[in-house]
Amino acid sequence: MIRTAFLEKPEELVEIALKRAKKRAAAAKKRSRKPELKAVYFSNYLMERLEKAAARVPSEAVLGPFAYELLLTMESERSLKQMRSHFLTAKKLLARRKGSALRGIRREREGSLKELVGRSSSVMKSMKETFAKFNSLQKKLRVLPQVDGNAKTVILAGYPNVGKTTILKRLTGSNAEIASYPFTTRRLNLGYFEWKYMKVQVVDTPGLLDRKPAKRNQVEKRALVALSHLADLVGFVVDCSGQAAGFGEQVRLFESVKKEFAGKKFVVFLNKADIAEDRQLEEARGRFPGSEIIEFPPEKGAELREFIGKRLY
Ligand SMILES: Nc1nc2c(ncn2[C@@H]2O[C@H](COP(=O)(O)OP(=O)(O)OP(=O)(O)O)[C@@H](O)[C@H]2O)c(=O)[nH]1
Ligand SMILES: [Mg+2]
Repeated sequence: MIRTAFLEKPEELVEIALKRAKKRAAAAKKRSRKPELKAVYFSNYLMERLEKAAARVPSEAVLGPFAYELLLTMESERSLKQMRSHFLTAKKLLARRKGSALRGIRREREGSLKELVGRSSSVMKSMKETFAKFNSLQKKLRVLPQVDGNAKTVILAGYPNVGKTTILKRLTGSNAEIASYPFTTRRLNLGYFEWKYMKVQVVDTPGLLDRKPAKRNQVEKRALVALSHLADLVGFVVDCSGQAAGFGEQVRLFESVKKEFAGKKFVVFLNKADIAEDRQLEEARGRFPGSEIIEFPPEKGAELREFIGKRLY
């Protein structure tokens, strides 16, 4: 599980820092030491929180290559870097303020502590937007799927609206959203089934359009990230009724995805056979020469589990 933590508002952090500093300085024996201690505790608390926040901006090393690449479909690498550097720059500024306040206090300059609190508050206030971005990033981290790295994985990919999520449901009982319009699935849906006491992970992906890789949007890229990092087997789902897309487009997409992920094992699932005409089924069978094809009526989940299990293990 990825650890997430939200930040309070900058002004709330300042309040907390002040309270803690007062409390801790009150425990000091020497009265003359109190202002100095207050300044130290106040600044250190804020600096520590900023440093922790910077460390919580995820990196590839922490998330692993799959989750990190998936995160990059929601948040740019540039924005992650910026966030980290904003936190660290603010921390540095606070350190400087602390230094000059301590010098002032030692020279018994009037108002040094007050000035420190005021100036540090402005630094913190300037971080408002970064704090908000950081919190929205934490929400994104929470929706990253928790994949099982030990289970063999089949990826369901294909054109939008061909029935990928419906197949996930038939295989695993998942209740991910199914709808009669394209682009229903915008994130990866995961489900599991057992085959001969072995765990199979099924990943349903957002629909892909037949277009150049450079043209693909962030939602489509999530499917590609799953294909690239998780696939032990790719179940390419084809709507053979023509309801979702024509054969031409679906075959072209199949060819290009196969090329992009050469080395992965592909099988073709001919879906919506129940509403396809005989001639459409006949045509579909001939459109994927050299590929293994399975046709199944919607209720045959068990048959499909067997088919997949045998090819994975
Ligand atoms: N008749 C028939 N309809 C199906 C079959 N499988 C799916 N559908 C319907 O096709 C529509 C799309 O199904 P989804 O499972 O949401 O398709 P998807 O490929 O996940 O779509 P996106 O997430 O938008 O890419 C829904 O209205 C389903 O009920 C099937 O085997 N037969
Ligand atoms: Mg779907």
